[in-house]
Amino acid sequence: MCSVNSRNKMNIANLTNSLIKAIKKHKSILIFIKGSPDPDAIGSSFAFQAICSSLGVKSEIIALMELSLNQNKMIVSSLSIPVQFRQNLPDIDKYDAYAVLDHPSNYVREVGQLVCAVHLDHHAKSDDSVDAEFSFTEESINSLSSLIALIYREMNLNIDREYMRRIATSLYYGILTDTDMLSHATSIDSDALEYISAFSDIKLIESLVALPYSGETMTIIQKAIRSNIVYKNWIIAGVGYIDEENRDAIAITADYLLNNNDFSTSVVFAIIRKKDGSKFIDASLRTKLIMLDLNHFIHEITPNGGARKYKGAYQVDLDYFSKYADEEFLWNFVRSVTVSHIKHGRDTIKYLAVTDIFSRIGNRFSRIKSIFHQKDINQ
Ligand SMILES: [Mn+2]
Repeated sequence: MCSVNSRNKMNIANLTNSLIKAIKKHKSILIFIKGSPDPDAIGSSFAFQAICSSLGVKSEIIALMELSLNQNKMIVSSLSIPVQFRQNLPDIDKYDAYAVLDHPSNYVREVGQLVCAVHLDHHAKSDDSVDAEFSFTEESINSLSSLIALIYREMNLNIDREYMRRIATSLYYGILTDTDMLSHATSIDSDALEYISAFSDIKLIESLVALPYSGETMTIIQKAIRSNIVYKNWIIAGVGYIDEENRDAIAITADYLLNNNDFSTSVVFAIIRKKDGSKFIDASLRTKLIMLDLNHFIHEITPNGGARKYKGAYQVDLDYFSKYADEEFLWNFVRSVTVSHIKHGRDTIKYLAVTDIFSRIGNRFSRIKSIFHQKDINQ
């Protein structure tokens, strides 16, 4: 998982200003989708069009290739994204510039002498690219929709709520598809999602991708992606306050972090708010290493928890503090102490004796053997 690139973060303001200047030079811009239109290109182009119109610049989105996937057809039709699918470009005299988004090359044979006002992308730039009045390519970003969402946050545009729902949802879907459903999401993607999810139609997204996670779990996974700490081969994420009914999300997020990264072990923790107002710390641990004694690790921290094989959990009561402590103060305190416990535990962790490892593996072998045995009997 990439860390936040502060250079990118700081540049969003400059980038946004340069982009606005480049757009404002013109009266009418052709937004050209190169190649087969994918959700990232469609979402970025649609959102770019709204930026143009907010600056009083006319634009049209045109693609010369049809949509192939059903889901892409659905997103375009259900959000009424005004992409024109054509065999040829219309009379290009009506435009005074063009823009290409989400493609490594901004060369478009069909536009003749038209000047390229804007080229935005997140792939290595292609050799046949031509000069653009404003060009920005950042390979550390996984989806162009993420960058556009951050530009929206920077511009704080005053857009009609329904129009914003359509734009945000298409960007959201662009981010999901370009990050393989967040499996390579970085903190930039996660920042972008956090901003646009408030405007997005999550139900529509869910119906398109059949997301395996609920909206609450998605939010917690996003927080963990954004705020994790990497310590040696461990990944540790404190995700703040969670209501009791969403507590399962901690374990799901610990699984998620382990399965989508190269770390050996993941720890996710939160403060759980119970209905009666009391609070406790809940932590979930996952590891790929069968020889780690997670049970011992947990019992060094608290007697209130335990582990088996690859997973463990513990809880710590906060009743004494939760009544009077300020929430932010309590969270910062809990996070700092928990991270220290885990780092110390990681450095002093015990490994299981060889015989214990074999008995663990042995369990698995005997289970496999019994399955085979069952088969023999059935045959
Ligand atoms: Mn893309």
